[in-house]
Amino acid sequence: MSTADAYNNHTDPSAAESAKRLLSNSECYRFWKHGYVVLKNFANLSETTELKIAARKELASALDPLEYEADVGYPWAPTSRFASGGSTIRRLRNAFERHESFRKWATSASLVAAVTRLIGESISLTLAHHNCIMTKHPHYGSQTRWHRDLRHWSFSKPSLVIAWLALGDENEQNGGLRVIPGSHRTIISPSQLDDDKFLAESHSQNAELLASARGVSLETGDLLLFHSLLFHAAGTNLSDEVKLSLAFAYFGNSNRPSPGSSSESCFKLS
Ligand SMILES: O=C(O)CCC(=O)C(=O)O
Repeated sequence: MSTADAYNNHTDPSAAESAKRLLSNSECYRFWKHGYVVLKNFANLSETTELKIAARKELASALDPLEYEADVGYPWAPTSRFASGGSTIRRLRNAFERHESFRKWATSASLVAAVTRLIGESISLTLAHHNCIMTKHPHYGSQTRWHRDLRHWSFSKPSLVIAWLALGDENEQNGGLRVIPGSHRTIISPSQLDDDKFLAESHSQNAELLASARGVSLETGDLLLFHSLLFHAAGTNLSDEVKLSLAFAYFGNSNRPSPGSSSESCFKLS
């Protein structure tokens, strides 16, 4: 039985205790109140070293499936695959199939137990989106405007948890994430979003939300867990090193993917 199973079945009090050590009651509370929580040093040095080596190797081999900066058309992205920097990779997709190290991390007992505890039931990993190594390159790494990740999936409940692992320092200088605390609970009218479902920054009703934004600084091994309705954004990379992060998303097994949608592609963990 996995740690997550034991936690869910409540048959093994020691597993429940160990899940609590991974994610305390106050961390759970912070996640549900603010829509995110940072777990410092969640992955150890040997895990992050292995993941970083695999990520660099995958980036160098540039095997499909990939998302290029030029594909997204965000601010600062190259205008086409043929423009200067046009071959800059933004996302190494399908991390789960790509390399054993990523699969091992996504299904690791500690990560599964922490997310299971947060969601409060047995969980699955979505393979439909995220499931990737995010790369942000100097010069051509784009700026991502304010959005909710839920737009990538279709589920009976709008509630998934994204697990974002820093494989290096992430901060304002190298395009680290910014969040709007509590925005996973904010009701937004369609007029507050632009055609691409980003928060319209000039809309007067968004001013208060945007004023409460804050940066999330991470160090190698820190895990950011955030809600799929949390508005977040990121800047460009002004450093001279590529930023690497591993992003997977999980959902509770009572949350049903819409039949026939890509969200049905998932891996049951418990
Ligand atoms: O690193 C970035 O630019 C933001 C990525 C992001 O928020 C996303 O892919 O959902």
